[in-house]
Amino acid sequence: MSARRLFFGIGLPEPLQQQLVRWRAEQFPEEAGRPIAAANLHITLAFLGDVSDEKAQGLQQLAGRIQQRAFALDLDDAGHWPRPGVVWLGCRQAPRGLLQLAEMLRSQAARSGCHQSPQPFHPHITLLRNATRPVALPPRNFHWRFTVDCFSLYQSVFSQGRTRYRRLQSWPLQE
Ligand code: 2AM
Repeated sequence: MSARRLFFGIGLPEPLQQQLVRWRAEQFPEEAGRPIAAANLHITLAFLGDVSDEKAQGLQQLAGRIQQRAFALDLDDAGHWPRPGVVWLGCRQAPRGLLQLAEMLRSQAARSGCHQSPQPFHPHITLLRNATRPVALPPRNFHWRFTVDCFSLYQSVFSQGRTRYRRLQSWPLQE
C-alpha cells in the first residue's frame, strides 16, 4: 500500500515569502544554517507522518467540516532550537484562531492513528535548518502581519536531493 508523508499547514503569501528571504539573508551569516527555500516557508499545524491514501481521505473529509474564522497572524518573534538545529520565526502571542485550528487538526489526526508529538504546539516558520551551533538572533524590531484565510494539506516530496512541499488541498476559513 502506498503512503505519503503529509501535514496540515499554513502557507505564506508569495510577497511575504520574498520579504522574509531577503530579511534572512541580511540577518544571518551563511554558516548559521541551511536556508529553507522561499516556496517552502510555512507553518505546520499538524504533522501526520506517512499516511495511506485511505486514511488521508478520511482526514480530508474531517478537515472539510472544520468551521473556523480567518485571523491575523503577527510574525514578531524569532528563536533558535539548537537540538533539532532550527532557527524559526513565530509570534509572541499566538492568535486563538491559530491554536484552535491546530488543536482541532491535531486531535483529528490523533484519533485517526497519526502519532502527535507530546510537546506543546509552538507555531513557527522554519527559516534555517542544520543550525546546531550558537546563532546570534536579530534584534526583535521586526514585524510582519498577514491574514490567514485558508489552511492546506501538504505532501512532503523528496526528490533529486531536495524536499518540496506540494499543496494537495486547501480549505477556506470564514470571513
Ligand atoms: P519543522 O519545520 O519544525 O522541522 C514538514 O516536515 C513539516 O512538518 C515541517 O514544518 C516540520 O517542522 C514538521 N514536522 C516534521 N516532523 C515532525 C514531527 N515528528 N512532529 C511535528 N512536526 C514535524
